[in-house]
Amino acid sequence: MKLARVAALAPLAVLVTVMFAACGGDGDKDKSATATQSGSPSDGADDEVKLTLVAENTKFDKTSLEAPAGKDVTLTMENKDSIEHTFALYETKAATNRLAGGQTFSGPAFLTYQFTAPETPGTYHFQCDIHPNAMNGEFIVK
Ligand SMILES: [Cu+2]
Repeated sequence: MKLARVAALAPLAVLVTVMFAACGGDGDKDKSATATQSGSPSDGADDEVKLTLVAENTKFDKTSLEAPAGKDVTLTMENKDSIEHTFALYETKAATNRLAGGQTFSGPAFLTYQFTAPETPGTYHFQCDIHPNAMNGEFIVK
């Protein structure tokens, strides 16, 4: 009985492994970013907010992002530059208390940041940690 069960589960285990490897990207940095994913993506499609951000010529294409309080956010950032950029979310412009992000990566490439939007509505701050003066904006939580 036990043996038969293990045999039946084996193909599934292989499939999961292959899928995980496929999402891993080609660099160590990608791996640690995908590792922040929580739970199964199939549960909460409606609860998830998808945002996009493009970094080009050491500028973001947006100066404002918005998310509902407490929602899971999937922010996909495209870095069109060959130099490294980051997305990082902070409580205030002082950028002392980082709430999410911070993973650096050089382009051209995409990186997905997954985090939960702050529970308290308000205006937060996002920036590239490497170029905080040139690349920043407000992150509005409603
Ligand atoms: Cu930057």
